[in-house]
Amino acid sequence: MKTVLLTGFEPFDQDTVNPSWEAVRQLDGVLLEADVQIVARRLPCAFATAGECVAQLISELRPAMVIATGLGPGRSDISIERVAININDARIPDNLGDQPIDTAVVREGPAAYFSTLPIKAMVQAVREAGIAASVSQTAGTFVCNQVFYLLQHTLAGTAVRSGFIHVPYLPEQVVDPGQSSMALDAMVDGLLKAVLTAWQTSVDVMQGGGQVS
Ligand code: PCA
Repeated sequence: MKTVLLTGFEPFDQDTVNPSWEAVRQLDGVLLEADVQIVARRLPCAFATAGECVAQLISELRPAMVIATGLGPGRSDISIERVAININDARIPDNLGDQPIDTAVVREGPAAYFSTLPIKAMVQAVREAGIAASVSQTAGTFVCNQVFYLLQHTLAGTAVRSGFIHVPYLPEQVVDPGQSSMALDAMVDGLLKAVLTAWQTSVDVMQGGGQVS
């Protein structure tokens, strides 16, 4: 049996739930093919421990693909991340009280890593399922970007493809009616579509989707 590792995060800041974990936990054990299974795991929202936790999961589970997910406060769709950058710059403290400002994720590491997933094909597949999705050009500079960077750094040069997806708030988390959110069922369906497409697509589709500044 091959494993596709899917991670979500524990709650952070003032929240009591994190939609990324609420969604991916529902996909734990799902078969993408007869011999390919999703394994879902939760990561701590802390600079000091999240990366270690991912490294441990990779050595323990030997996954064939890894997709990490997190909450992107204010996001309105399933955001397939293109790039992880070598910067930690935290606006708020993490769950251990750390707030790194302008530090490197990996000292002497490259400025950035691209996702090795077929990001355009994933966006297309999620949209075809009637769920909002887009390519995102920044995963921020908090714990999600750090995990994404470390993931790409660890798996660079291997056959194991990896990437990151941000999801919106759940409807029950938003108080301001103008704030974006997505129902859990749609999030779960969208993530499953994205993961399945990532697994099945080796060459990305050519499709416009960038942004003008
Ligand atoms: N979102 C945060 C960290 C954990 C999470 O779910 C982020 O975007 O960095």
